[in-house]
Amino acid sequence: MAHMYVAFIALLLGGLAGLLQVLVRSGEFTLPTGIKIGYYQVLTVHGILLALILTTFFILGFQLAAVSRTAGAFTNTQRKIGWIGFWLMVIGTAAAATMVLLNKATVLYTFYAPLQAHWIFYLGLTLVVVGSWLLCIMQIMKYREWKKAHPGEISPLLTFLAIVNSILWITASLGVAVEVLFQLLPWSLGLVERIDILLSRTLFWYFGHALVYFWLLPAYMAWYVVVPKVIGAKIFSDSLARLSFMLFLLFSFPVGIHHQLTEPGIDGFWKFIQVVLTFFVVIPSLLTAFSMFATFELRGRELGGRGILGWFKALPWGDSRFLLPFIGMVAFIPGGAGGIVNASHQMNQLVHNTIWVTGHFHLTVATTVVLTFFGVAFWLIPHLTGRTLTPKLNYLGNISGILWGTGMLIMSFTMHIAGLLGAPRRSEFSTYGGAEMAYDWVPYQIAQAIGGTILFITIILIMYIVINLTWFAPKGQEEFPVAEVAAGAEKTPAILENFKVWGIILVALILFAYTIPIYEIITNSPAGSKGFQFW
Ligand code: HAS
Repeated sequence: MAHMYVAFIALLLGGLAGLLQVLVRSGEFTLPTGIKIGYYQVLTVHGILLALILTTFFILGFQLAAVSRTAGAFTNTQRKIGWIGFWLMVIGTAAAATMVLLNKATVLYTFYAPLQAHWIFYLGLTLVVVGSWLLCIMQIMKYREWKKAHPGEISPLLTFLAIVNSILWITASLGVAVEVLFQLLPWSLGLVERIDILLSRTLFWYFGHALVYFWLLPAYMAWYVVVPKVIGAKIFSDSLARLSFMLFLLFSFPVGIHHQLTEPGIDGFWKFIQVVLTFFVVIPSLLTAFSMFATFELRGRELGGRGILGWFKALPWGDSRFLLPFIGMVAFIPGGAGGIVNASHQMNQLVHNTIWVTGHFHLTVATTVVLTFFGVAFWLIPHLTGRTLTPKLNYLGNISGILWGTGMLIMSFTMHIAGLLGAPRRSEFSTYGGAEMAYDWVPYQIAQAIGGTILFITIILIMYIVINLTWFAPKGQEEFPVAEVAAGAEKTPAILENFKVWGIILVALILFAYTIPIYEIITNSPAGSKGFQFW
């Protein structure tokens, strides 16, 4: 619950910043000058609170609950480690947020150099990362304990999936840790005058693309294990779920350069290699889509649905624990297709740095992932507080899912179209209006403002539901749904749980994809030509 409190406060404040942004971009509204908050500052608040704080706190809270539910309660030592991690994250968040609010860290959520923040901001982020490691270590300790107590057995699926995501997170955040500790912190403290920008961006994106899968995988956990139970089905295949998570672990890393396809200084050959590897990371999502369709069709037919689409109608549409993740899945069809466009080197030239990309991630993280998280919160919060999801709250939950889907559809559809016509990303309206304007963006911006306003209203509704589920709903027992594997499913091969084998392949793939590009960046930089050094 401690994680949920922080996550939902971040949702409210981050959502408010989002509302201000779409209003400013519509050209109809200017931020009150008295508050002295600029557009980029609001954008930074929005990105950090929603993309970094809401996600990390929600995910770690959900994973702790999932591991404890399926592998047994945490020991006292494990809980202590967890609390230290949690408080480090809270202190780090408060430090970083203070600097952003003081306008000393208006560096957007990617905090790229050459934008520079106050050193306290970087230190705050470091604390968030170190705290999150402790929370991951706590889960890994529980997993190892379970394995010792059950020699030769395959671990509970939900615990295994959470562990894979924890390992993914630790491996990913090593990249950003190196960037912050060896480049950004010394630079912001004035210890070094200059740093290698390309190197910092490459380290960031080694982390950044894996980060998007750190957000996605908890949603997939809910899809594979929770949603089947909610609709009364069984897990289609335990092996397929484990395989898809292992593929994510391997292919989340050697792909970061697909965010840097337009950057000079990285050889075209390595861009090509990472584009090809990006197409490999699409495969586990296609496996997941297949598995979900299979689960839904089998269950729909069990419920009496006939014909090509009869099974579809038979699904429990009135249950918000199912409806919200389902809307998230539907959004992931265009969201994922947009990702494939982004990754295709030539098409990337058209969409890169346009508002198309903003449309892409509002479908993926802000719809697919976040709607699934809301669907999870609707049973997880009452499960933790000893209350129940009443029919009224469930009904409001469904309304919130439909409103969120509608707001995002309007907003991200127009973002995609405007992006294709060349509207830049991350620009204040006034900076690209006026005489040089190639198109009249106003209708697109107004549509985005309408979508954004619907989203903010939905956030208020979600907060109402969450507050009720936390303090006011009737006392009772809400189930933590965990489905069983279908009786006819194949036995899970032990190799899928052999972390040593997958670990070696993972390290080999990372070294293959990054050693030469990073060596070349360092040796070809002005500082690098004088000697091998970080700055
Ligand atoms: Fe992305 C940029 C490529 C997935 C998030 N992405 C971003 C940014 C973010 C982000 C935040 O290659 C901006 C970063 C920044 O600030 O600059 N992305 C991809 C690819 C995928 C992908 C290939 N992205 C995600 C996910 C995200 C996310 C997931 C968050 C959670 N992305 C890129 C690239 C860029 C990029 C480039 C850089 C662009 C640039 O130039 O700057 C793939 O993983 C997508 C694969 C997904 C699928 C869809 C499978 C569908 C499923 C649903 C099934 C539905 C069912 C429902 C069962 C192939 C699983 C039944 C339905 C019925 C109707 C019955």
